[in-house]
Amino acid sequence: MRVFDFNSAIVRLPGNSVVEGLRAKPGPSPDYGRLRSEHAAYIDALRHAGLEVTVLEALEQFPDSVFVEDPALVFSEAAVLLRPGAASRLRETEALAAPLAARFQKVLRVSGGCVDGGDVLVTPKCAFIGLSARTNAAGAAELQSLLASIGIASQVVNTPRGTLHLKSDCSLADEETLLATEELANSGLFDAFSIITVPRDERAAANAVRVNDVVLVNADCPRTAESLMDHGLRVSLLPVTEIGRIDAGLSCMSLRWFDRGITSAGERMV
Ligand code: CIR
Repeated sequence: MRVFDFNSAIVRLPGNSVVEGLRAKPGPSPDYGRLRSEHAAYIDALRHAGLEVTVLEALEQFPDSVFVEDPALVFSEAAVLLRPGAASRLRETEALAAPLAARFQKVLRVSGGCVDGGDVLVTPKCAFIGLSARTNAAGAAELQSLLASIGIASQVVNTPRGTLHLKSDCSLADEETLLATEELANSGLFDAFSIITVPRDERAAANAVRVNDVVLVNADCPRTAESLMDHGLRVSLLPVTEIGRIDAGLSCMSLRWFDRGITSAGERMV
């Protein structure tokens, strides 16, 4: 099975408070109605790619809770509850604990330091954990040992300065190929991969999501989409203008995994 073969996903609806989501630089707030439409299109794309999507209710007390990728990580083997590095997001983890316990036999938990799922890039041989303003050495080290306990090797790397999360700047396009910003492409970190470098004015495209046989790509980045198609990949373009206003992209809006308890007909084995 490939690391981007999935049959299940969890997303959370954005609450009205999402317009107050964290952002590094001042700018226009997202429009709530349009953001909801972007989120709905994203759910449709996951379903279209063959995933069974669980939609969790909005949590008004946590403006950024629509970004479920940051408080947890999921694999076929286990879910891992993380410790988001932004104080306003730390308690989002508890809100995911029950839905994950209902779906995973094993739920692990990072208990110290901080680590955001947006800083974890899973590739076939290794998970890269990026140190950033949201992920520190203590959180990364604890996550490394939890991942080792379920047979996943990992490596701690530096997220480029000024970048929110490691995956703001890179994504897995196929088993050997990464999509990355010029800075990450030139960093030497990913010399074991072929790299499709996104154009400077399409930086946001580096945060794409490979789901089964399709890559979900920011609709404002047509040249990146073309490069992926030239590489033989199928692309689905999704609007993320409003979501981008609060520093987010495509990967952060879902937790995706292959549930081995679900048959190819979509039925749960008992
Ligand atoms: C935040 O700053 O935490 C949110 N406004 C955006 C989080 C985006 N998450 C991600 O890229 N993994």
